[in-house]
Amino acid sequence: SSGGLRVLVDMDGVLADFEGGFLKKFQARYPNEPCISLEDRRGFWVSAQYGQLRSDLCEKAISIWESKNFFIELEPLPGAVEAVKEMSQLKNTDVFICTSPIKKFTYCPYEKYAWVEKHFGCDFLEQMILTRDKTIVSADLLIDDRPDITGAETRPSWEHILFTSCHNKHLTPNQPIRRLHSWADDWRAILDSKR
Ligand code: UMP
Repeated sequence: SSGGLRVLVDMDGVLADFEGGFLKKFQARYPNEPCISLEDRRGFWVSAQYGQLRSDLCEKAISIWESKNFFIELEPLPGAVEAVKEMSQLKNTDVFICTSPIKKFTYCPYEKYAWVEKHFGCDFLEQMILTRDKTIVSADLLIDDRPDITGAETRPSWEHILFTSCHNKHLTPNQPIRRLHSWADDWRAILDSKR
């Protein structure tokens, strides 16, 4: 449908298990280095927390998501694919996947498209938005696990719904912000509140 409610859904940490995929591949590649359990993750930037643990671990962390097959092999988060397929079939509802690629473009943008084709089908590629600045994209809602979403537009049109992740679950943001705790949570009620 078109002309109705417009929802932006983030990819890493909302549809795809970036944190779980990272930890698994970090441990496999660096079995003799310390790592941070998902329970102990704090802050959006994995590389920053690894860098605090030991400075050289920052670049080792980055090497994981810069590697071929990192993004394509991420597992979907529980219920994510089903929820977004269902959301996109609702009347008066336009769903877009809005994701920020890393600046090392060799694999990431390609694999993000391939991941969506794999899990949603090639028709869903119409819904892809790759941008490093989500504030300039207009929508009613942005479902995203990153707490601080800023950019060129200081007054984005969307309401940010914070999707709960291992790195943000203990956060109490300064300004009140609604959360979606998982895809088992009532996402339909959040959409209905904006209609
Ligand atoms: N990312 C980093 N460093 C980190 C964690 C994630 O560069 O420490 C990248 C991976 C994703 C992007 O491509 O950031 C996340 O973008 P959004 O989830 O905000 O779309």
